[in-house]
Amino acid sequence: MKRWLSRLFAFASAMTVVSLAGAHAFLDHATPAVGSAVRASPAQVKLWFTQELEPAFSSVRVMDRSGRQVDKGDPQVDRAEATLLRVSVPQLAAGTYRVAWRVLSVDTHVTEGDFTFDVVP
Ligand SMILES: [Cu+2]
Repeated sequence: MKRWLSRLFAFASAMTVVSLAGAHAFLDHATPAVGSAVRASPAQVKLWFTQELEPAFSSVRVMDRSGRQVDKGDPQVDRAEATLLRVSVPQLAAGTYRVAWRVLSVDTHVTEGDFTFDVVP
């Protein structure tokens, strides 16, 4: 019985590792880069994920330091590149901006996260 239980545990932890390492759309990289400082305001914030996204249920917002939404409200998954989510932003003044994303990947899992970047004068 003990041996059976320990085998079950070993199997269960192996499965956990597989599911963590396997699926889900996580942020791979972004422009501006996560935590970066850029001198020029970008025209768009772009996020690349580790999996293709479901356009209808994937979104991203950009907020200023006070939490006010500053993006143009046009988040979209790129038609040619389904791992790319982008949103347009107006000319951004110097400051810290927070990018918050929530996506549904094609494996039907929802993930979310956020990061900041700075626009420096
Ligand atoms: Cu998943």
